[in-house]
Amino acid sequence: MVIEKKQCIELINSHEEFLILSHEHPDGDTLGCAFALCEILRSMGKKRAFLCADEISADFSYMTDGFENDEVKDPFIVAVDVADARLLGSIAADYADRVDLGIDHHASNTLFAKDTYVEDRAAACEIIFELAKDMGYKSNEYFRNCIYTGISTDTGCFRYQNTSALTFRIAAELMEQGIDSKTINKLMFETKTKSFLELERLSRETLEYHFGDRCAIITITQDMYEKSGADEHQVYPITALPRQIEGVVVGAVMKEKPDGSYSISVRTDGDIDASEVCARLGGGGHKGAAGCHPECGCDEAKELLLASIKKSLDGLVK
Ligand SMILES: [Mn+2]
Repeated sequence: MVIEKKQCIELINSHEEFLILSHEHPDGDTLGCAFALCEILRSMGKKRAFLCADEISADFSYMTDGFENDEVKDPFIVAVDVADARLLGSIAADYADRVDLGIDHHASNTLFAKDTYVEDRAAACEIIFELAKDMGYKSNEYFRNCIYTGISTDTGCFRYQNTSALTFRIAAELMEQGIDSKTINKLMFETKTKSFLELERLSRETLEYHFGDRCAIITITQDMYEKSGADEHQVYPITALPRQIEGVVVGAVMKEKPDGSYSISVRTDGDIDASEVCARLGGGGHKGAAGCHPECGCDEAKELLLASIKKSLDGLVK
């Protein structure tokens, strides 16, 4: 069931033990939400634990250092920034049907949780920030750093089209109250590992153009992870690369999974709806950024992807 903010706050207030779930391959937003929410709960004297299918990158250690799960017996389960139960990854089998509350910013949320509070915002952290305010939570710098991380990373440091006036207002408020934006921005947007640069170099060689250069596709194989020493958790910045090319309105990155199937990240510019492109392949997301996992090999996945992109391009009023 879809619920409003007030009911969401009532649900949080009326429980004492929580388990907070993030999506697989956790990014700044899902982690920012989870650890910010854990901090709110801690301040209320409630017990909270965190769970994610995959390991958290060391880049986020300013959020995770010193964090320890409380022991929870029969917790109220909250999924943050999770649009679809499948995105829970390897813990989906155990938790997909047991999520009590979803807090999310994807309009494509499948409403897999018993109750879902969803707002179409730049980042789920914007929603957590406002929940905290309405709950009367007095923030500390740790909480603000978590929120800033989610907002800055999901907006590509305030550059993507999802960035709104409200996004800037929240960021300004966080800055006024004190955040370590210098460290966070350096970690999230400046520092690159050698292995990442090598992966980026290898992946650039696969760049191909379609539909009169309006679409660009990059392919990343398991072999490239091995050669570069990078892993799939480091791919995120590459997903924006094809769309950054002049004239490209749809950029896609196809990523080989260990089982040989391909998951696809789609980024669009302007009038093409990325979530529509991915929905035809069983995925979802936002207007400018979406993903899908058609569970087939490279050639077949690319054929499906191109057919879907063509449909969206054909639908454009030229
Ligand atoms: Mn997000």
